[in-house]
Amino acid sequence: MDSFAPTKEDKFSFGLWTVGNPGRDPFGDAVREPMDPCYIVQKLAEIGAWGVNLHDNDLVPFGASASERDRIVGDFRKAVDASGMVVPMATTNLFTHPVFKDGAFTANDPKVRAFALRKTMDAMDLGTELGASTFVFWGGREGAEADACRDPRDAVKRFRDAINFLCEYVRDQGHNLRFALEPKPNEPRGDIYFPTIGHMLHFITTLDHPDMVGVNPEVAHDTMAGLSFSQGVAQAMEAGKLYHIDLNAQKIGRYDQDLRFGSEDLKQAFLLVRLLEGTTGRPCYDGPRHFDAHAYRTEDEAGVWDFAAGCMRTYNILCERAKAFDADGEVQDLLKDQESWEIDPLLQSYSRDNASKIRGLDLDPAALSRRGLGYERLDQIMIEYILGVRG
Ligand code: DIG
Ligand code: MN
Ligand code: MN
Repeated sequence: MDSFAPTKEDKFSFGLWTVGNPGRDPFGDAVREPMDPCYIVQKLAEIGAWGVNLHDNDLVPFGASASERDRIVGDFRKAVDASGMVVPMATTNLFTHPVFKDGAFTANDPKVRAFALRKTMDAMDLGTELGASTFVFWGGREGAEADACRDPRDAVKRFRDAINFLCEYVRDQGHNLRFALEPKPNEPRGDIYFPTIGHMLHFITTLDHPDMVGVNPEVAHDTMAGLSFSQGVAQAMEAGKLYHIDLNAQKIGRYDQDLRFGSEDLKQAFLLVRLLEGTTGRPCYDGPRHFDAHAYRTEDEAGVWDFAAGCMRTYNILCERAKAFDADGEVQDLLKDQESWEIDPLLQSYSRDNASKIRGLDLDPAALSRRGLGYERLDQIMIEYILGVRG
């Protein structure tokens, strides 16, 4: 029995657009034939995936008639049911069609903004019909190159109006959907509004129904910006706002590569899996482990399934490594002081008594500064677990 083989309990999911990516890029045509969505469902189930996600137009072509839409959705529903998989997440493609060239919810033309709202309402109906409980918003075109084109405050207001409108739509329709906002700093726009997890977390606090809205962070998007993805995800978890996650890999300082999970920065991938799986004993993430990634352009269809299997296998290997690392006695000794620092009541809430006690503490900065923290040893042990030579 392969202890790293994916199981339904792992909750691994893929978007139709990920394994269905035909290998097109800005400098080259597609290298792989399009895959039928029902075939993708069957193949994902065969390799052990739990869920399949979609943009509206991954399944229903833009402009399809209502009867064509119903036929396609009916066939897809049958394929999903036959596969034993679920559809945990849905989203809207608000970035491919030229109508969105100046944005969707933030476009200067109110008719474009209306069209984006209508398209999203239809996509929410589709997602609900397929059983989705999370609706992702990635504002790929919500940005600018010529920044004089709009006051960024207008972009914020328009995006807020759209999310508030759609929260009311979901409540009015009785859809069981939570929203997950996906930040990205740039590409395809020169700059994208709401570029990081932090921007999104603040924006959520300004909404009419903030309880309905969380974030969908992506490894590549934070890495492109030179940020620590595991730290950003931890802040989203601490805020109770990690509603979904896009897993992949990325080399820093490059375009959005959407590479196979764990194929680049292994240390960050290890720290992310350790955080999500709660191997330190802290609360874990219980949502879908979604791979928003695609195979290299060099690959044929067999390579696509190697890619998908690799995403899941690497996640499970890193999970086993993190469990072993946090069970290591030397690691626990190196970390044991942290608890006393973090739960010290004196530091957690103000009172005149606490202030007075803090003032009365014998705190010798010179002695404190001489204290060795053992982080070199801690990080070396972590590296040795990642390299598989310890534990
Ligand atoms: C890009 O990272 C975006 C699109 O792939 C999609 O809208 C979303 C789904 O997680 N991520
Ligand atoms: Mn994504
Ligand atoms: Mn991406």
